[in-house]
Amino acid sequence: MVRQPQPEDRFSFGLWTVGWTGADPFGIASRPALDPWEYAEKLAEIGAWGITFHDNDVFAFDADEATKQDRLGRLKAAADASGLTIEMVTTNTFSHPVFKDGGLTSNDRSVRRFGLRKVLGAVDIAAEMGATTFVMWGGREGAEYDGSKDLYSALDRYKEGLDTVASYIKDKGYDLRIALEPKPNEPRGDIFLPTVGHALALIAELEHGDIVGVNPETGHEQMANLNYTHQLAQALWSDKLFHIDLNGQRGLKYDQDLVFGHGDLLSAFFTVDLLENGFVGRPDAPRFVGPKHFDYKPSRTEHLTGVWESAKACMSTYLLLAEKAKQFRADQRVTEALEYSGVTSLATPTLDAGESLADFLATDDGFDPEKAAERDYGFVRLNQLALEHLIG
Ligand code: GLT
Ligand code: MN
Ligand code: MN
Repeated sequence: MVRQPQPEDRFSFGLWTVGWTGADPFGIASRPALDPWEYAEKLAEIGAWGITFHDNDVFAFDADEATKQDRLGRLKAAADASGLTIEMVTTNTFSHPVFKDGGLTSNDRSVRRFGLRKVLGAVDIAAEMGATTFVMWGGREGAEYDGSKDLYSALDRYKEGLDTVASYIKDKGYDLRIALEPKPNEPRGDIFLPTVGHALALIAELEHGDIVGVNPETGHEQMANLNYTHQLAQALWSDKLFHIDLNGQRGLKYDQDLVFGHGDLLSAFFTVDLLENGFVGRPDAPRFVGPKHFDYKPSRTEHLTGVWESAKACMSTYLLLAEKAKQFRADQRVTEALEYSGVTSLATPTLDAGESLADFLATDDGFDPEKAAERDYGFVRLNQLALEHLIG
């Protein structure tokens, strides 16, 4: 039996996740909608620590100022009363048709100016709510047709937009960092910043990139046929893993947003192993310290009870995997297998400390490639040990 999730576990959920009513491109809602504060209260009840939301998860796109403040106030009061942290806030620059060609990279300059103002407004909301992360998912930043965008200028405008938002955060003195969320496609045919690697490359070109990192989502990286754990690892290596979106995806198809672990379970095991236990040979390496944030959709077939069951499933799957990963790391056979496989020796620099290139080139290590080629790495046994811990 898995233990109950506790606030110390720091599990958080987007209001749009449990709040998804099942409307998709082929059908109308299959569940009723609750008010944002009702979702928050229920999430606290089942053991979540935090919530996240888009501006328009709380108030309508065309809401007046009084309505906005009233609804935000009610949500904040409900969160405070139930001990929930609002850890992340984001902007919706994808639902309204004004954003059909993007927010920051629309071909229409007046839309870009409107989009930027909307993002800055949501930054103020994030700071007001006490959030420390501001996610930017540019779902509509992209194209269907290669001839429909000046791709060079699109990247310029993306950079301009991000630098403007980041400098605004700094000017205001907000304790907020931006996390870019990559996705390869859907809703656009091709979305800009399709993977973690692309986002990191753009961040490196920013003027205010010091407060910009990434928010990788399990399914989005898998939709690009990439290994989610590897993407998390590279983001950590770059000190840019600011936030995560955990969920499940089964292969190359539409964005499924399944419960965490309901996609590739073995991959989910190694994701949790990295998040909980860090890099095998590098206790000195950066660790992910943020909330375990779920961005999933309760399947359209489920009624409200199923919504809460699926939210609980995300948390209990994570806790089960954390337990298994701890046992995996503590197993003497695993320690030996890691040693045998050379996993731990990868931390040793290839050159000696202070070894000059001239010395290196002049040194004969007596290396015999034929002999080295005979080496067995034993990776299959190591993987089987992981699998046995996972299903054992
Ligand atoms: C949208 C998307 C998610 C993003 C959200 C943040 S909105 O539901 O599918 O992956 O994380 O904007
Ligand atoms: Mn998704
Ligand atoms: Mn997401």
